[in-house]
Amino acid sequence: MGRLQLWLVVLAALSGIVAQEDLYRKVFVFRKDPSDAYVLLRAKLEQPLQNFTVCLRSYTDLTRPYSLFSYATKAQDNEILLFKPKPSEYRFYVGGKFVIFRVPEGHGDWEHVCASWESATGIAEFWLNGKPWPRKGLQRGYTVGVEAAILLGQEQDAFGGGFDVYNSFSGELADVYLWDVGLSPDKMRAAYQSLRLPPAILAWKSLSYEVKGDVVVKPRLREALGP
Ligand SMILES: *[C@@H]1O[C@H](CO)[C@@H](O)[C@H](O)[C@H]1NC(C)=O
Ligand SMILES: [Ca+2]
Repeated sequence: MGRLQLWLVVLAALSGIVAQEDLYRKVFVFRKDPSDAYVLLRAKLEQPLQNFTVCLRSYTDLTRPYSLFSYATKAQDNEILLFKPKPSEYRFYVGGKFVIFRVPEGHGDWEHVCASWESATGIAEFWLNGKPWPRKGLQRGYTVGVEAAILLGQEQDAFGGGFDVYNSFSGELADVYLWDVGLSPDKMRAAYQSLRLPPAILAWKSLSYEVKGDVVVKPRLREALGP
């Protein structure tokens, strides 16, 4: 390591900078069940959110409840939450309230979900494997706070904590994105197909994250869309 590189490493350590990484064709493997592990995500958020879209892909054989994406503020632990209480249901929370989307039980395959919300109308969209579900209404006029703890793998009941190991995720997670806009139907399908996507607050191809506990980054075993 050269002197300049060493200096940069020291500088990064001192300032707590978390490296950005392109996780293309990689996954987070959450190895334990139940688990206290999680991945902390760093987002570039400046303004409260009137609109957002969150997308991710998961692969698990869990049948108990688990959290997929947990965004908490100091005022509201379920500010944005994607939660799967059982194999036939997703819960989408905004500002502590939720709507339910009933889904067919998975067939042991990757599941891609996108959930979006628009304050002006309170419309919540839910897309599973590139297909939209009937839209629902949630928290019209609400604003999502920005000072947030954003976690994969655990469900927060307090800012950055308050975990229940029996709501933890175990399995593989990939393609995590958060946008401060509602994505168009074309972009929702593009997210499912892993095509080119608009710039995001959280993007899988330049993710700033910190692993806490037993989570490993590994190459994908196969393409999520392929055989
Ligand atoms: C949120 O979305 C609505 C509807 O698309 C739009 O009119 C509004 O300007 C957006 N708000 C922000 C802050 O982007
Ligand atoms: Ca909670």
